[in-house]
Amino acid sequence: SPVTIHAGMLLPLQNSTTVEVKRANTILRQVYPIPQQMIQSEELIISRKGETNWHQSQQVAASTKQQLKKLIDGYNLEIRILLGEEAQEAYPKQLPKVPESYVLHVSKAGISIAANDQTGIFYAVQSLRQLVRRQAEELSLPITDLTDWPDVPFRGTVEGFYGKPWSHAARLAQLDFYGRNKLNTYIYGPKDDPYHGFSTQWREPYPAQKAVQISELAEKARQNQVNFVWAVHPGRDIHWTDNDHDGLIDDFVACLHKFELMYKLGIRSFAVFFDDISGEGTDANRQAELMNYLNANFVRKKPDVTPLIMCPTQYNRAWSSGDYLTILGDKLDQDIAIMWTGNSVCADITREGLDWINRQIKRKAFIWWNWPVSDYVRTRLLLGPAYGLDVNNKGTLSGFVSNPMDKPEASKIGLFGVADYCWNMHGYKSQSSWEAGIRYLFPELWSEMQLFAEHNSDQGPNSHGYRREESARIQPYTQKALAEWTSNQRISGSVLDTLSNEFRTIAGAAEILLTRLPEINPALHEELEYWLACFESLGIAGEAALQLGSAELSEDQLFALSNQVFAQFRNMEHYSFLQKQKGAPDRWAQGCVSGGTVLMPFIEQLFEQTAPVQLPRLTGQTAGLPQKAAEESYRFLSSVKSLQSAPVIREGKFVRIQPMLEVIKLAPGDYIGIVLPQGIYANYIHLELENEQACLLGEVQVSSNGTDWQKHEMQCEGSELQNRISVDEKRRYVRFQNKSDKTLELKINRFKVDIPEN
Ligand code: 14T
Repeated sequence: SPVTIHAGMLLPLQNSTTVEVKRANTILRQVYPIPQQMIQSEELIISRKGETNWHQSQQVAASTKQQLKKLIDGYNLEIRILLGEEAQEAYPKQLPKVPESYVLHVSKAGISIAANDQTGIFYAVQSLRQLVRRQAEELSLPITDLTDWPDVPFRGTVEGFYGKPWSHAARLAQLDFYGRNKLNTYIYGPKDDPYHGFSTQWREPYPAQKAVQISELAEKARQNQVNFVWAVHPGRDIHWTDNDHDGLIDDFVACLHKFELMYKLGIRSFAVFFDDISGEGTDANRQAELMNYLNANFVRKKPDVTPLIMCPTQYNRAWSSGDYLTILGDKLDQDIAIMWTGNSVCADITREGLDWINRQIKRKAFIWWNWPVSDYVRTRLLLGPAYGLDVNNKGTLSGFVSNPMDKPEASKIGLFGVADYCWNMHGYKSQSSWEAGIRYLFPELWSEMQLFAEHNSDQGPNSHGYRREESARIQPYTQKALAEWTSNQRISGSVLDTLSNEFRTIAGAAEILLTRLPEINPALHEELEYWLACFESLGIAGEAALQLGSAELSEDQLFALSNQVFAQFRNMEHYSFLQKQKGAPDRWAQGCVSGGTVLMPFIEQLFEQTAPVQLPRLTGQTAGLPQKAAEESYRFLSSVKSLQSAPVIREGKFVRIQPMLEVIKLAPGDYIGIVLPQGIYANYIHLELENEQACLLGEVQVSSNGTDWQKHEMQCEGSELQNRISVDEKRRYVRFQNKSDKTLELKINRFKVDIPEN
């Protein structure tokens, strides 16, 4: 039962011997989003012996209490929670009278939390979570005085992109992430949900299963103090007509009806989007009438529904014309928020731009930031820091939501920064926030992820002209390398070392991520696997291209290196193809590009410049050599026409045929195999067929020139055939031939050869 705690009441400790104070004034445990005011001093160590004494003035939300219990319950300390008036009485000067603010006080006397509302208490718990460390029987946390409040009232995301909407599981995970990072808004508006709109179906109720999921999301949002804002997008098919002559426009009623249905599912926040439409729906007067109608007949009638949000048709400055915006500004009820993407569709958010729009709409704009959304550059990942956000925007915007990528896990990198910016603008540093976010999200893999992210952050040339920095740390070296090669056809040692090291680290990091992510973060692995595979190939290609531009090389080395570059580029093309296939049936599915702004063009340019100089040195030929090398790359080999274009992939020390799902038919004498490039020789063969019988009816053969073949003895175990082969034999060709007099039907589960690692 709740007890009243009086202001300034000192809490006696039950057993003072269980609290130990460590002098460590330098230790500051950072909290993200960076708090407004925080002082820390010594570290407290609290033992498990004893019990936690709870004092609370009012009922705390069950989910908040549960989180708090998980953190500290069972340790010998006093905890008091003050909510509403009691909080103001206890901390009259300290606790700001704004929503969601809180005071968190940690002293030898215990932990005190004070807030004006439930969200404030919840946020104090999120901060506390970052202060405590638990080691078996002890809990340690610094003595802390924290006063905190958000700079932007509504902060979060708008799932507003074109393409495959996020999955239910991904949304649930997002909502937990928002809670922990003090984001309080999730606007639901995926362009490809027909019941959201952008089609004629916006009027219809959700099918039962989808409806259940929406209720679950609304509940999850509530637990995380997030407003789940459901948006309708009626403008593609809306008619401002009154067919039944009841004095009401039919689609006004349809919209209200849909909101009622959503209310029944647990939704308490609503928005209407009019973006990316043409024709009848774009009329500002009509839009304002609809919004005010919904406001009067729905929002204001339900005490637990939060203020309406609208996205206008002219949602950015570049597209604004005529009196559209001022009509909205004049006619729309003052308590309806208007969304705005800035000076263009994808843009930085400047103070000057905000001042301009606020004058037009006579209220503070609700920012829809089109970053890190990538629906207009689908081959790219936008994993860099969130920047281009004016730190002087406080007080000039009513909300700030980010439109993310169709990749929910990967988007968390950007969203961590958005949360940090929105909470405390003057405390925000884009670079350090980005680094902190990556450490927070991927504690075991942060250095690998950071490297991957820093080389995968730019959109590349695009219709919106919005660009982000990519590979900025290494770019001075790539430029230097190219300049040096151009002027004296060699690259100096230090530049070469830095770049080789970078590419080696890239290949290594990609390999680590590809191996460990499936276990540590399977959802992220699913989103990024082909970009990661490309990143590994990029690293290998980069190293080879650099070597090609450096030392004295033998003919074998020269061919091996140039083939390596070609093979890796072919691999990247293949991964891109696989990504595109995976994205289907999303009609916007595209492939993938990794390091597309700096690293990839660098390798291409370097190779273009070095290969024509280096290759003729050995062969006397001047033209066509890079192409010849490409043809000599890892290839599939078969006498069966329909199989000849099957892909062969190099992965580290393996060269393998992409597993084929279909049963293939080999007539007597027919064969399938692998060709290695000039200078690269097989030292192991491994074949696994689904059909055991086939192993006995065919044989594995090797060749050094593709014409003269020899049988290679294999160890046979069931349907597996394998054996070593000496590199000194210089076998570039390996094949499996049908030696029987009947057609063999077989499935290849595995066909790979090992090559020496360079
Ligand atoms: F509502 C808006 F604020 C908005 O940004 N609408 C879309 C959004 O769904 C999309 O994710 C975003 C980024 O591509 O841009 C808007 O969509 C556009 C923008 C265009 F300039 C669609 C077509 C365009 F030509």
